Amino acid sequence: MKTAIVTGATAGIGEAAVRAFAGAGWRVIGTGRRADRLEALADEIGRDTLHTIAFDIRDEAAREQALRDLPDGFRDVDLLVNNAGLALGTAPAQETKLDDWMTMIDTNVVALVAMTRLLLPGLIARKGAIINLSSVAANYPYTGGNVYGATKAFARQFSLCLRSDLHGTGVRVTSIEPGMVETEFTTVRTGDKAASDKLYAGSNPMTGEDIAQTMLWVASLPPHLNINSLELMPVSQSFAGFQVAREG
Ligand code: 8X3
Repeated sequence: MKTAIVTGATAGIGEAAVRAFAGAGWRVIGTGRRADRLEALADEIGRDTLHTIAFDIRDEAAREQALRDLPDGFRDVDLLVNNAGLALGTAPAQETKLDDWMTMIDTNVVALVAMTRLLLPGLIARKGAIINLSSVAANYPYTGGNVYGATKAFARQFSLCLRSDLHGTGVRVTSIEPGMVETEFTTVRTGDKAASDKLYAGSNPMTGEDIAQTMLWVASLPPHLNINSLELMPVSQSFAGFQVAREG
């Protein structure tokens, strides 16, 4: 039986990933800030299958302790799913809050590299895998994307660079780059549930389950195959044109 650790497991893509991997017979470690949601998930899935750890992924000491204190049966991690991440704000750079930028960098970049570095020795020993949740925002700049897009470009490029460093180890690394997925993501980003509902209404967006099933597929491929990067969008989403500012 294989073991996956999924960060940001309390909602959205992370929660769906926990369900998908547990349903496919993996042991899962789910981490996140909201203990009540993790508890409910563990009650539902069963504690032999799901071990939950409630901590803030931005807290260096908590990260290290969480991984040090893994119980029997969950110590040998085969797959790290670096899912925890967030977007804050849609304002252009000159109007945004610096604190929001730092929160995104601490979560989407610092925590992601720290979790990876802490788990790498075991992943190498077991010829495991890493799936990093990037975004279409890594590949296409858009107004208000600023630091969020840059953190997701980091996640993508870090994944590709890891592949080089891990050459010959058998460890697989994948950057998953989804577009519009209906989760709490947009409510967090805008601070406005009604605005989030309006964005998704009638657009048939992707679901957390769509991305979770993609992750499970990536992780279940024969071990000689590596998906380097994978970009997904709902059919209803595509690309906008360039902007041109005119004088007068
Ligand atoms: C965010 C992707 O398309 O919802 O990661 O802006 S999108």
